[in-house]
Amino acid sequence: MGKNIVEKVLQAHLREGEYISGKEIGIRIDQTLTHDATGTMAFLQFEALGMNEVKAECSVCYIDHNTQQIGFENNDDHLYLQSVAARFGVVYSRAGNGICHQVHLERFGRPGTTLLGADSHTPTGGGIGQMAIGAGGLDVAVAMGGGSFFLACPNVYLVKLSGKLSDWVSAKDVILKMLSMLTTRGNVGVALEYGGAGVKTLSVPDRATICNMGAEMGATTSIFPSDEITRRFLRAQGREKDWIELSADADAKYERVIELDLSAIEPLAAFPHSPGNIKELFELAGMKVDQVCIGSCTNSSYKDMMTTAAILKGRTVNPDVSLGIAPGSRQILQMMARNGALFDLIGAGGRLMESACGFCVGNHFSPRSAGVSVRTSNRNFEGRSGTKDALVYLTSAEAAAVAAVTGTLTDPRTFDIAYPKIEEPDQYLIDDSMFIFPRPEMKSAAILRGPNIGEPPRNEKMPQSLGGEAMIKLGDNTTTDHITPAGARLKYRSNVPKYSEFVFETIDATFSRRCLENKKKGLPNIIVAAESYGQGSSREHAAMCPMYLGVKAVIAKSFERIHSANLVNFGIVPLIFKNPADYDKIEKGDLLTSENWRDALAAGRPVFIRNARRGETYECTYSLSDTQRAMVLAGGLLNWIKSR
Ligand code: MIC
Ligand code: SF4
Repeated sequence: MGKNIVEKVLQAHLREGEYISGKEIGIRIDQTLTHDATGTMAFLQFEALGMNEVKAECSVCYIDHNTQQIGFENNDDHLYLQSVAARFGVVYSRAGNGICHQVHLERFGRPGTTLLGADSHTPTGGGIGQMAIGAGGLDVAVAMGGGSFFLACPNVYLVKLSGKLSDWVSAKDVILKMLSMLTTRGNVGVALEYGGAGVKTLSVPDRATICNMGAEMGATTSIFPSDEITRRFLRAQGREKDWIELSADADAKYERVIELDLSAIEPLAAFPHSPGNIKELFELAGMKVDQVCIGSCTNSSYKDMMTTAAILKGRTVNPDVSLGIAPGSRQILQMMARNGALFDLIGAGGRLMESACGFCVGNHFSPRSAGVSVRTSNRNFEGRSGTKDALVYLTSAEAAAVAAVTGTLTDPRTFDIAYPKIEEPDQYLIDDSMFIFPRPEMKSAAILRGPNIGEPPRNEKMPQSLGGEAMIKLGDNTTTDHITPAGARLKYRSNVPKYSEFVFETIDATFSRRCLENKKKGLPNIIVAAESYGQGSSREHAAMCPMYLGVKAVIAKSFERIHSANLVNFGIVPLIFKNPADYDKIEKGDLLTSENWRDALAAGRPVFIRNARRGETYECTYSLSDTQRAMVLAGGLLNWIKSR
């Protein structure tokens, strides 16, 4: 029987388990990616595991998330990472070199290989035919050391593209369309494979934009074939030797086939406060806009930037709008400086921002209170921009640039110029001088630990019985931005006790203090949530900080993949209500107990949770492999590995 692309790549990397959908498999990882927001903890844990050399074929650490350097913390983190990279054999991408996913696509991604990244948007690499998966930092640390990465063998959906995009409609609209169909939940364990005649109408950066936001659906990964277009992109990056052909067999089987006619897609937007809240742009045409931000790992390619420049050329940004532009990489920025596009952007009044995550992670450029911000990024969760009541709309670069000129949300097809058709360059500007490549003599370099560099927190073994308080009751779609906010708090990523003070701060600022009080008394803490707990970022801090606060279990109706794996890695049990209606019966403050729950977990039996207030018992299940059960009993992955 023929094979699909996902099967081909995963089977070529299979180390453990049987290739059966839904079953746990362990795969070999060729490349890894970390950055300054997830990397410090990943490397601290790499050290704690006693590893001293990277075994993956290529590991890169990017400085891109936290480049504000307000206070000493960020720079301490960067220097720690630069020194560990040198010591352990990791390529270091200096601040200013660009956003990890964009730069990785340009300089390192290879079709047919596996990439594990400590960032949820790692699947951007699928644009180049790479099997690119996001994970928590600890999983990436293990993979860097040569260990297997464990995942549920995915269910593969074919997205069969036909037709061709109309003018003013772009790859961002394709993925927004996909989000309108698949939504932000219910796709755990799914891999999206793109195929069909429409594929050849999309460039590698277009494909990368589409794969990037597959993360918002909760898919394990997204991948395109590697074809002549991929080859051309790699040639233009001076890397044609990295090209291989990769396509599905004609008789390949899929779990589901989704037909998508590119010619029928209209300009779309994700409305506040979810990337799954998709509507046609014309529905809000005329709405006043305060701010426009163009950039992020979704839409900061050469084409996005050149299209923006062409729209702005010879005009001035609307007086009521502030326009920020962050090219995705130094390569793109340099090319724009050379060809004059930068002149057009600055001439129009665009505010040039660093080639970094910046506004996307709420690090700066927060909108005014209750302001309307049109952004080309991928997440518009409430408060992520740094302004709790801001209304963030996600659109294509085309629509964002037009809004910057008109001052209102505008269907870009009504704009007064012909659609600027930007061709892929035959040759990108190649300048790798902002990478520090490892050299043997750097192996003895000292590791620099400024005062911001803490220790990875340790956990104790899972207690015999559970008897703890429901510390918070959350609704559907709790994101990791709710659990451990980024933005102004991002600088505490290397300091878990400090970062833990801010857990759930936008929902219940007393959570952290109350948890610590219980912990001091030896009482475990429990989180109760509804559907899709842990959407969004891969940040393992969303598990690590609750662990530090003494959380032993999260009981929810459903979990997202990366976060669920992170909970297990830190010894917190992700419990699922067998009967979802039991969720309604628990209130914040209820005492929840489970006698001998350790034995139940050890035996793989369901767990029964008793609610003292109501005198009721609720059956809970969990979807954990044998190894994962052993990990939670040991108090997490670090303890489990050490015990072996
Ligand atoms: C994000 O987009 O939310 C981030 C910031 O890139 C995160 C990583 C992090 O929280 O450090 C992600 O996507 O995984
Ligand atoms: Fe950076 Fe935003 Fe992309 Fe996350 S989503 S990697 S913060 S640009």
